[in-house]
Amino acid sequence: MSELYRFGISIPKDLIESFDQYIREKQYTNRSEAIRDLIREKLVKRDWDELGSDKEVVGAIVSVYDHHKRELLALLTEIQHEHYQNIISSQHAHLDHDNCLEVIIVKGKAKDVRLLGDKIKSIKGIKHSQLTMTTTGKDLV
Ligand code: NI
Repeated sequence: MSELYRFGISIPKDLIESFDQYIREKQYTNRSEAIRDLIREKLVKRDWDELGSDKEVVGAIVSVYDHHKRELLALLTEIQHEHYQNIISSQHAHLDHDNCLEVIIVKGKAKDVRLLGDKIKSIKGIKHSQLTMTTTGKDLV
């Protein structure tokens, strides 16, 4: 673990009261871990948000769709083959008679992974699709 660095900050009383309420709701046991998590979130977000980012990222695309739509299935498969270099694995669950859940674990340059997420999300018939953006963990402690 990296050496701990301590610093003091000035903050309006109302703001710290709201923050303390937030960290209780989020089950943190102290402010330090909550603040560390907020910093990490911002750093991960920066890697993803930079336009045309070449940062190496990891994520998961979670999608729900009706498997009776054959064109959708063909397109979903085609897109995944186009982007096979950005896909680590995928898992499929049959939710009920009609609906399927697919989780695709993705990695690569943020711009490529985002493009893959956008292509899947925009397929006609996908009921919901979300790219969860996280980090390789290499640059975070
Ligand atoms: Ni299914």
